[in-house]
Amino acid sequence: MTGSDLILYGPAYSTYTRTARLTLEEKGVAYRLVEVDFLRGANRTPEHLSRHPFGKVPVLEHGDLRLYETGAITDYIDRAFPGAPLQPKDASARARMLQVIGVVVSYIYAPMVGQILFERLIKPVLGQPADQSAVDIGMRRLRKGLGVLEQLVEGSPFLIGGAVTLADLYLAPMWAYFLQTPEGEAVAPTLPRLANWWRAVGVRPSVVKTEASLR
Ligand SMILES: N[C@@H](CCC(=O)N[C@@H](CS)C(=O)NCC(=O)O)C(=O)O
Repeated sequence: MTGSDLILYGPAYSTYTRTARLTLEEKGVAYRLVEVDFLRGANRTPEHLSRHPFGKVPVLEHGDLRLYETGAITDYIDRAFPGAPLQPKDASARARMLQVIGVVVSYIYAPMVGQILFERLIKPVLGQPADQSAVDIGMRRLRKGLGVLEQLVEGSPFLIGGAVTLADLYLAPMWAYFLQTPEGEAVAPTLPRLANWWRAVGVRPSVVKTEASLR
């Protein structure tokens, strides 16, 4: 089976959908993106709930295989298709990559996406004003996570090792949005390893091709 019959469900603006797309792009796999605009409720339809029991995105369909959870999707794409591997073979490097992904998912996503990006980028699109106190609470939570992440960066320019890995593809979509906020603009220059990482990763063809906007 080739990638041309592969379907990814999720809006281009979603960070986890973009992680899956970045994985497909890095592996050179053809796919069709079917938009599920969750900001306007398209993830709560019976059709989408039959694909994803929790009404989230992304969902991948490849032949008889239907998968949700970004970790499962990206691991499948990386292993099922040829192309440069996106996960180190070495056990220690792979574990450190998974550690970074764990930090991003567990300690970065909620304050960065759920609070800062929600207030600064999503609410304006929905015609609602940003709540500064929610931004402040989000930034207090986020600072700790960002400091830890900065210390975990061991590659140059990549987060782990000498090649792009799934860790880079998890962080890139969130980081790209974060830089569009006043908080991101202020904090990013204080994190030199992450700034160095983004200078290289932010211009990768996969990242440029999947650029998305909430507006
Ligand atoms: N654990 C899930 C999380 C997916 C997730 O939270 N996706 C967000 C978009 S980036 C979503 O579907 N949000 C819509 C909602 O929660 O209603 C995964 O790894 O795929």
